[in-house]
Amino acid sequence: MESLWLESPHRRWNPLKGEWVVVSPHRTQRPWQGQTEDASVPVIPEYDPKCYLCPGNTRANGEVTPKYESTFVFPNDFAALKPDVQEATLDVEQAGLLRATTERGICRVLCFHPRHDLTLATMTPAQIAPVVEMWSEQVAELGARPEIQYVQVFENRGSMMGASNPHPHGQLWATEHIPNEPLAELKAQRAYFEAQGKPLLNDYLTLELKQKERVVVENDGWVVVVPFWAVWPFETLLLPRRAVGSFSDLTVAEKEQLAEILHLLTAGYNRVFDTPFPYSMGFHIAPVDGEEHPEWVMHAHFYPPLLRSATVRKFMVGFELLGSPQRDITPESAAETLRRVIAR
Ligand code: H2U
Ligand code: ZN
Repeated sequence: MESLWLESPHRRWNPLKGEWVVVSPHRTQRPWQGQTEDASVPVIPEYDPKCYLCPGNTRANGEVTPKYESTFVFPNDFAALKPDVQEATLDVEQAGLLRATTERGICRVLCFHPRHDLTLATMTPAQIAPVVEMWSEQVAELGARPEIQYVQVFENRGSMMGASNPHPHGQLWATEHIPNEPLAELKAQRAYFEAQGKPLLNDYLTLELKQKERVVVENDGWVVVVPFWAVWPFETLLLPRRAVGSFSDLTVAEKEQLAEILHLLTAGYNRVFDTPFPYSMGFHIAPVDGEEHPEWVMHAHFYPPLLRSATVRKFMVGFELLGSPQRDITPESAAETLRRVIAR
């Protein structure tokens, strides 16, 4: 890209969400006297007798986690949503101002591995493969339920991102309505498909592969980029080469390649600041609302908060909260850093 876009303040368009992000590349040298986080990395044991996810231990509700050997799924004991609420809607005086609907849903916790000290970054692709299989099975099972329209698979990693426990695990929330983020992506992908007759994210990937400068890592099935419109400093977008909508569309090879690229990306993240990299990640798959979704390309977002070291994080406050999201380092330089540490 021309130097203007790497040096001067500008806005970039996020076509997937339909919003702008402010980029301020000239600002990276500013002094920091704000909050830093504790960088000490605790030594994590292979088995923690107090961990509710370790095999053989007792959970908050008194149930015993079995002695599982690869993955394990259980209903969230503190589920945010429940499958059996009575249906109702509210719209006071039909003014559209005081509206509510009841929401049915299912929340599950997904253990990635029995060992307490592993993470996607330290698990081998062969150990991650059953995790991909578990996501796929869970989405198929929950997506088949008539009251469920969306299945959100995600992982909070690290206490900075609110993860309650270092044991490798993720969550899954299946909901009666499509949540805000996938709903915005649905509108954008649908409008693009109607206008162009092709999926938005597949055309976007073609451009990224042509430009190369935001590509982080790739294999035969998948490509990771720092999206042109990234908000978080080291935000990435994981895209399939083929325009597939969900896990059920993936071939055996694509599932293996997904496990491999998840390992490469998360291991690379850990090398950016030589610290276990916190993040929230999740898959956006096509809604399971009983309709065809030719516009939808499945993908995963990684949103890591770290900015300049293991202890200096990006905050979404002030202008980000009240105006538009804003970033300092360019997506191009973040991609270069990630490429370098992954190749190492
Ligand atoms: P995190 O992914 O943010 O670490 O959350 C893990 C979930 O595990 C959290 O939603 C649930 C919490 O409700 N949990 C149980 O289901 N049983 C327990 O015994 C403790 C935590
Ligand atoms: Zn554990």
